[in-house]
Amino acid sequence: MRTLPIFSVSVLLAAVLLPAPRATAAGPVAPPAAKAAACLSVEDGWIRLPPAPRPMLAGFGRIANRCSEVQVVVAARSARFGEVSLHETRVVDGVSRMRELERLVVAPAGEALLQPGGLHLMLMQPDAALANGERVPLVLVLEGGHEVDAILVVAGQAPQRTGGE
Ligand SMILES: [Cu+2]
Repeated sequence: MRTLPIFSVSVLLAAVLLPAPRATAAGPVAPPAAKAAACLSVEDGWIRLPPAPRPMLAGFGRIANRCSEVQVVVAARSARFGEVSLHETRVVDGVSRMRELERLVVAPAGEALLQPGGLHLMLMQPDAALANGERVPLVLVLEGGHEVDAILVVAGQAPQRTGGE
């Protein structure tokens, strides 16, 4: 019992143990990806319904970060629109201007508020006129390549705030 199985057991152990530290040292594999994607969510997302069909619409809502690390949104897209970007409206010298944001940083355990007159999603080239109550899919792309799925509801005005703290 003492002599017979020892050789084969130690070979087996070596085979199991040796690659393990190397795999750990290799660093970012699957777990960080899943974690990052779950950090952000879009709450109360909505698209302002224009009085008449328009080539450019605005989307709003709260991008909430439930993780303890900063999350950075670098792009957005939607199957219903040809192009989606993040904009910020600011009044400069008494004139309201929009500029495109290349990065939207969402603080740990914080949120980015997208609302009329401020941050918003600029939704361009809709594939068809949108109807009140319609649910439009949105994808946020994070720094590092992870993506977050969200829904924007077409409405005449902002929805009642839900969930949160
Ligand atoms: Cu805009």
